[in-house]
Amino acid sequence: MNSLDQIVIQAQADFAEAEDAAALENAKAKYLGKTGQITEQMKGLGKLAPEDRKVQGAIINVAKEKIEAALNARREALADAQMQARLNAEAIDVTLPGRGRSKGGIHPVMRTWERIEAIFRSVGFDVADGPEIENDWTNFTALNSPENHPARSMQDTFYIEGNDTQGKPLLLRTHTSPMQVRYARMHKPPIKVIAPGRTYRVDSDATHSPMFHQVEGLWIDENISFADLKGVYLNFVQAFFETDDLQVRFRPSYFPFTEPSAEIDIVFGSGPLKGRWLEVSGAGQVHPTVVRNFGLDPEKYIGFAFGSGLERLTMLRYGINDLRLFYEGDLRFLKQFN
Ligand code: 2NM
Repeated sequence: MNSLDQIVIQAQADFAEAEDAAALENAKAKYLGKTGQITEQMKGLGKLAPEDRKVQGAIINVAKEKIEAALNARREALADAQMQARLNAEAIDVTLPGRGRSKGGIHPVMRTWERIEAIFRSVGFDVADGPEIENDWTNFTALNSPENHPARSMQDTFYIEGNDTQGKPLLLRTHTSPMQVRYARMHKPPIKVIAPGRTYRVDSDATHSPMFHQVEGLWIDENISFADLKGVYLNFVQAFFETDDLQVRFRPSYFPFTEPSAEIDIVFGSGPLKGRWLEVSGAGQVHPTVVRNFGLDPEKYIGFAFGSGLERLTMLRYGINDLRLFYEGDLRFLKQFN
């Protein structure tokens, strides 16, 4: 075997040993680089006689082509191996179930809120919106709440640090009535509006949450009576609970913003709650002082207002027994309503 054949065999062995592209290029330099063995052989041709040079040159070229062929074959093999490794690493198991995209849902209290809006809109009520941070006049004074009333204390109401631009305290509204005050001062009678929304009180136990939801209704015109209140409210609860087999009753009560005032109870004639009177709302004829604070003449305008808790209505409608379930965000609970 001549030395060129040995160089070719050695090159093939070196290339086969190269485990990656960098090692292969190093091995290539040993044969085909500037000082590589084949290159040195070429340089040696100059010392030969012209006839020998031609013959020897052809022989070197054959060896060089064999080495280049081995190099290219090894390059391809390494590239294939690299691609195969990558395909293995990035393998996708097409038999796995898809991750899917879970759908959001509507909270049961929001469902109640939306239903109530739809029911009252269907009998001509507008829907008011307003700020959750209120001033003391709109939340208490306008509603005939006495200056020394315990509801105004820090024990019952969340006050905001600092005051409004007039130096008056700011607070988280304790009921949705301030929205009605704002609405009534911006609209001419007949005023027929509900105000649903979040409300806040310093209170937290199994049946009270510091944040809860109310809806209040208001109808003011020249001749609106308790009979209208009873008709509107009966229509509401029958639509809300999807049954005509239901009665309402009024019990005397007290609120500073209404006179006379009443609690509204309902009773179902069938179903799981059959025969039990359930308190669902406070109500009354809007107090003349409040009508005046609406910017209206109480000698001319009269009407009723009511207020209900959305959590309470939702619990009765779905048979939920613990208020805290609404605020825990437990999907096992929430998914039942979607
Ligand atoms: C209630 C009970 C009784 C009420 C009063 C007013 C307003 F703005 F007209 F004065 N809005 N809502 C009211 C009356 C609310 O909630 C238990």
